[in-house]
Amino acid sequence: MQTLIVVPTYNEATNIPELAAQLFALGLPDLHLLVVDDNSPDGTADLAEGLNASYPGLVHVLRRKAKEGLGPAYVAGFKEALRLGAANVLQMDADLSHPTHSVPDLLAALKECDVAVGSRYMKGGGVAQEWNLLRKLMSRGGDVYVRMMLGLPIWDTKSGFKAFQRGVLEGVGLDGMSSRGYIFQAEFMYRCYKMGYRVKEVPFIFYERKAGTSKLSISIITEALWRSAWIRLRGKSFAPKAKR
Ligand SMILES: Nc1nc2c(ncn2[C@@H]2O[C@H](COP(=O)(O)OP(=O)(O)OP(=O)(O)O)[C@@H](O)[C@H]2O)c(=O)[nH]1
Ligand SMILES: [Mg+2]
Repeated sequence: MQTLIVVPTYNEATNIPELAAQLFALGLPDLHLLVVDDNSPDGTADLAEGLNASYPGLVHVLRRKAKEGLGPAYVAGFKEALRLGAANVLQMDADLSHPTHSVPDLLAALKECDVAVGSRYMKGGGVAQEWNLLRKLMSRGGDVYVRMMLGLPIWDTKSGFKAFQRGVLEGVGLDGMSSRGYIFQAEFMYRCYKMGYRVKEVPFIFYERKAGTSKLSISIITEALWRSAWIRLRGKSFAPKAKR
């Protein structure tokens, strides 16, 4: 399997068919999709499995028992990606916020790096719709805070639009990841830097979710604040070597 796209889902039945249609229309060779679903009440998992009628054998579904957050869903999804034998793995949200037309850019970047990070905040990146002041402050302020706490030299520390060479997922220590919400993205990047993986930021334009509902909550934001400090403290004793 050349490329597997891992998409965590919770109640994304309104988005998954469109996402799959857009991804398979890209015409990328040997591209597969893995939906990691936390038992969505709206039937996302069954719907995703049914997409194999249109894309035979290309849509994989990992069914998890309950909603545990983005972090545990990604850890399970990345392990499944390794089990399925993917050479390259790309992660993205189900809600079409991460544009499918930028997927080839991230995969192309993997020719020169181990981890390609889709970035809203570098030159050439952006957010399509104007966010209100609170949302802007939360996103940019959050990034400044996380960058400072973790010393990450990238602009978009919490990006959920990334691509990896297989070796990164084998070497990064998936079992040691502790974050539950979106701060998982920063914890992952922190480990990548600590381990010396080659990282490249690639600009993309972020679109607001058009269908379904956001899973962002106060507890996820609170976790991002304290977990950043915790990751840093714990990271002092964490210095494994990159496995390429
Ligand atoms: N499996 C699983 N997926 C989740 C969970 N929480 C969120 N997701 C998925 O993770 C992706 C990102 O979640 P969103 O709700 O879009 O969160 P967000 O992008 O931070 O917030 P918005 O910008 O408001 O959409 C989506 O594909 C969700 O369906 C979870 O607990 N389990
Ligand atoms: Mg979203």
